[in-house]
Amino acid sequence: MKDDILAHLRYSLGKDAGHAAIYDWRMALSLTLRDRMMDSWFQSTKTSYDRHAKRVYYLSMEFLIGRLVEDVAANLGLVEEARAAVAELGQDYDLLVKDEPDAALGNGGLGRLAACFMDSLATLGIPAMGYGIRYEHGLFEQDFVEGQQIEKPETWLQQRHAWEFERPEVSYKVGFGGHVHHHEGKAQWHPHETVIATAFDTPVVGWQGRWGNTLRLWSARPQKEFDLASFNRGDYLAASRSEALARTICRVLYPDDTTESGKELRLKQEYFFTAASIKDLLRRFFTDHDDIRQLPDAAAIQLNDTHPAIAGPELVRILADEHGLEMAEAIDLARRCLGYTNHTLLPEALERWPEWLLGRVLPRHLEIIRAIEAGQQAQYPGSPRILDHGNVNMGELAFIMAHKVNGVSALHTDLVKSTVFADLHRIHPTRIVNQTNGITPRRWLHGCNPALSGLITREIGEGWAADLEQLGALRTRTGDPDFLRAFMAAKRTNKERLSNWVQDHCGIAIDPDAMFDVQIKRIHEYKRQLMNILETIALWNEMHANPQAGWTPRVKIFGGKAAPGYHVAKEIIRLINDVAAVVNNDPVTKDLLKIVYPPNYNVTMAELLIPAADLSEQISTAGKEASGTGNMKFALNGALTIGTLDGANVEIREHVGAENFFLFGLTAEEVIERRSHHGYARAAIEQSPRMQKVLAQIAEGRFSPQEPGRYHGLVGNLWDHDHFLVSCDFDSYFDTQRRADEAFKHQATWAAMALSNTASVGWFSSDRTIRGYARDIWNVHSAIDGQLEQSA
Ligand code: T68
Repeated sequence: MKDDILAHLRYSLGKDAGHAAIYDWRMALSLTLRDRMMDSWFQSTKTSYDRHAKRVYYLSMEFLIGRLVEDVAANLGLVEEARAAVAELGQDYDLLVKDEPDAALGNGGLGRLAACFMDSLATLGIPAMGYGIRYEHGLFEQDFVEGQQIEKPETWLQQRHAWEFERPEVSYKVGFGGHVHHHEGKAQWHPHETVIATAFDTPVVGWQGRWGNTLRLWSARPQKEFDLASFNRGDYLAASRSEALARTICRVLYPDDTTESGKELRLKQEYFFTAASIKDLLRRFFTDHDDIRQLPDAAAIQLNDTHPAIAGPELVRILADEHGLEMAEAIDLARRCLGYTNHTLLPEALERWPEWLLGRVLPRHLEIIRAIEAGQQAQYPGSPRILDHGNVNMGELAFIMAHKVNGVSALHTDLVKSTVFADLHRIHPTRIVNQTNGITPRRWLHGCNPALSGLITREIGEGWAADLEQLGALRTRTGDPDFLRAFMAAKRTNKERLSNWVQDHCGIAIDPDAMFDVQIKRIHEYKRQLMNILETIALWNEMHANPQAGWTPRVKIFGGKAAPGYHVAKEIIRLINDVAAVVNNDPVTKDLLKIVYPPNYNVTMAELLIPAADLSEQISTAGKEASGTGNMKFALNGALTIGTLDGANVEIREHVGAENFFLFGLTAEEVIERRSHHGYARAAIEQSPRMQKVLAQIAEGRFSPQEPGRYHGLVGNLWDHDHFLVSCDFDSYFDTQRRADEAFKHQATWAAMALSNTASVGWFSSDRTIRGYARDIWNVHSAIDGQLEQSA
């Protein structure tokens, strides 16, 4: 490996060892590791072709991958060898690892789920391809200036991306606009503008390198590079006009988590990558088939939310207009290939395009959507409408065009059936299925938590990384004081690592003996970071008034970004930072309470925070969080959850046992009921002197003395509206936090509870989730014998 690193330094990077910078060393190491994926990758592709295996195509606008050096090295079993080789070359392996920028091609849970699925598909040996967009700028970088979020462009591609292969020969034309020509019952679309989609492939090799799939991300380039005639005439603008669209299409990831942006460029991004992906999978299909009617036996196309929902009409367009199928048959055939995953019930997040806009950008697709609608209405009169009040409802379109629709946790799936898609569910009672989300144990335990994973491997062997339910064997150790001590020593190691990092990056000294209480996720009203900071203020008030009362010292840690246009979320960020500035400087409570909010939360920061957490905050308003996946990562790493009965929290609590979970708050049903009472928020606040005091302090400018009115809007909204019921759950949240304080004082019992969490969440491996999709939705098989036999 040492020789290979040196060879890459010299021949791939053009540097000699004496002049190489960290970047060069990191690139040389990455290329060396990439080489070691090739045999498995090629062999997998060959096996898939030889066996005419059915493939999964996972279409997602987002893949939130993070760093890859350690991930690849671990999957290939090469960490020790790489570390030694780098050391022999006089370099620091950990510094090289830290030099890699996160591939941040996603907003949050939806994009990270896609990345975990890629890891599990490869580990299980399921022939699959991930399709997405190679954004030039991933999710914006967050900074705080005087406590306020500012956004800076992210620039991961300013350096070479070590892991990808550009495939100029894998290119497709994607058209926009223009008109449709109808002649003798045949339709032909003549687009007005065209861009070229070019593939960039990243190999994804699973655990122990036994199977490799591809993540194929599309980049756009202009069809006519450059109009030389215009240029020579001196018309420089006209000369580069054709470049403009191509350059903008994959320029930037939309930073809206769970809101719908309704922008023409977004629609073009969606169609761009979907159309290229469908063309690509059809080209592959025709290398070993000649009858298009066999497509459902060869391709399972999964839509990660409605963002690629135009895949339905696009496939129908190709089947009908290019392969001559009757419209009804084309629709039916397309449906047998398609599955749709729903990730949200929030009405503001459901995609709807104005009909005029969709018709202008994709005129033939609008005609086909009308045909889909007509077919549905003819067969099921009164069925919910795709086209409605001048809008195209992408949720209804995806539902009607998919043979299976899935929710992402048991509760969420029930709510999908009883709310957003209630009418469609009555018409198609077997279409909606549940697939509770999961996380890859390779990154989220083995990779991020060497202290704990080393201990587990010494105790039960190394099989758990590919079969996470083996952690169940640890349940017998909850009564073993020696093992519990070792378990807590691993936690302590991670807490010290985090404490040092917080000192270096935030300039705040925190005590590893304090309870580390962590809430990391996008900032959103429904996720209720506001309730957390209100509770923090209440706790501070009581600590300050009575510092000798035997408090459990706490460090409140926040992480997360707000969508740039989401005003309330940005106010919440500012409030947290304002409160931190006051609390962290209070000499009375300095050993009892600290608030830490490092800017620019991302996958890499999650890998540092989660292993160090004692308490996991999963406090959304019940019925709003579709699943959550951070909740699973914390439990796996031995944090206890304080949470509501929402999303996958419900199932986590069932697995770890009610006695190992701090439950509070209204249920989803009670939330609906409570909202029907006029003035519910005011009534709840009037019953809570504690909350009143906190709100008064904020409103009086206790945390913003330079601008006392800064949070009048935020506070006023809690009294008068409080759509997410912070007021109603506040007291029960506060009381439950005090129960957690008490429990933490008894470290031996706490350790047993924490270990029960780690030991009981093996079911939340994304391997289990993918087995479920393979069986219930895709009807695909592993190409590695025995891999799908474990129960899904
Ligand atoms: C999340 N959704 C859910 N959306 O909120 C979370 N949306 O409960 C769930 O665990 C996770 O999906 C995986 O199922 C998102 O992350 C987005 O990021 C998003 C992005 C663009 C537009 C809409």
